Amino acid sequence: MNDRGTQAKLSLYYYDQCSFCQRVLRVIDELGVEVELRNVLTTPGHREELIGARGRGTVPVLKTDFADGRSEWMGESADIVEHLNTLRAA
Ligand SMILES: N[C@@H](CCC(=O)N[C@@H](CS)C(=O)NCC(=O)O)C(=O)O
Repeated sequence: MNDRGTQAKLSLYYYDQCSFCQRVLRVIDELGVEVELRNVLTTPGHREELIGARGRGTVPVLKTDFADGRSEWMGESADIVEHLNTLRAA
């Protein structure tokens, strides 16, 4: 894992009934990557944060918080899976 990766905190905005989310959750499990799970249905604050940042509540979304205070938001399950695999391989 690279420096940027080790200093970053990952959070996944998701809900259980979403098949795209399940795909991402499965990969997180397989890779053993540390990701905080933020269920947008059981915790309204997570959904509000997501909509505030992205303008819509579509999930899954991966948020990366870097040590320097910057955050990046990534939607699209296929992109998230590819990104997680990249982190794991680095
Ligand atoms: N192409 C997207 C599809 C994501 C998607 O359709 N998510 C649904 C749940 S499975 C959703 O959040 N729908 C509610 C909304 O868009 O507000 C992906 O692969 O991540």
